[in-house]
Amino acid sequence: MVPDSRLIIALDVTDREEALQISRKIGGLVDAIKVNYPLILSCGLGIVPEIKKYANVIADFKVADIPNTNRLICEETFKAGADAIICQGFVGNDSVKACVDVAAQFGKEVYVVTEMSHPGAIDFIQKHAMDLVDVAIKNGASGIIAPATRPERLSEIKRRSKDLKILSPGVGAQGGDARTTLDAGADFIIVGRSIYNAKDPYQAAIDLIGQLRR
Ligand code: 3DU
Repeated sequence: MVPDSRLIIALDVTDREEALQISRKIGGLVDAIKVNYPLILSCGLGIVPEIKKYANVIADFKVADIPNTNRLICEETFKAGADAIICQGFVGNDSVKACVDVAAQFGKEVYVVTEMSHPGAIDFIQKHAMDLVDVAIKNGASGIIAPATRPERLSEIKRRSKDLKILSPGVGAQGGDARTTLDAGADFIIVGRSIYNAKDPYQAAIDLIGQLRR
């Protein structure tokens, strides 16, 4: 994924028509549309190729299983047309490698979750964030997920992550700021509710991109 607008929308709506309408409107503005369980569980994986007409699709399935199951999940996801998949790193090197191996076969990308953006991330996952960055590097992932809600942590993670791409959720509804997140080291910001719940999602996306280009 090559940065242009640097904005990725998290399309966490559950209505098919709304998802396609938003994708049609803002697909040309964003670098990717991220889909997650709310949309896929309500509409099925078949919505991926439909969204792909408008933008690259990242499957945020936070894949976290044994290597064989990870492999099967990635195969189905890439067969459906997703351009990238997000997996968890805490399941270990072999499970992440299984995702990366499948991605390589399909010419796709894998992003590994490091520290998450919500308050509960401090309970367990934060203590291992740097190890999770190392897991991503060691296994040849394209990039990592790191929090927009803690810019100082994002900067530390950035220093550790060398040239991995950083996708950063937590801007807007979770309290993170778009510009600060880029300055802290993110390559892309991921934004959901502040766009899809806005009166005018197109304008909300334009406003965010304006902040990112300042
Ligand atoms: O808070 P928002 O509505 O802007 O949505 C953020 C999206 O990013 C949402 O899909 C969520 O599941 C995902 N995400 C995080 O928010 C935080 C993470 O650490 C990883 C993914």
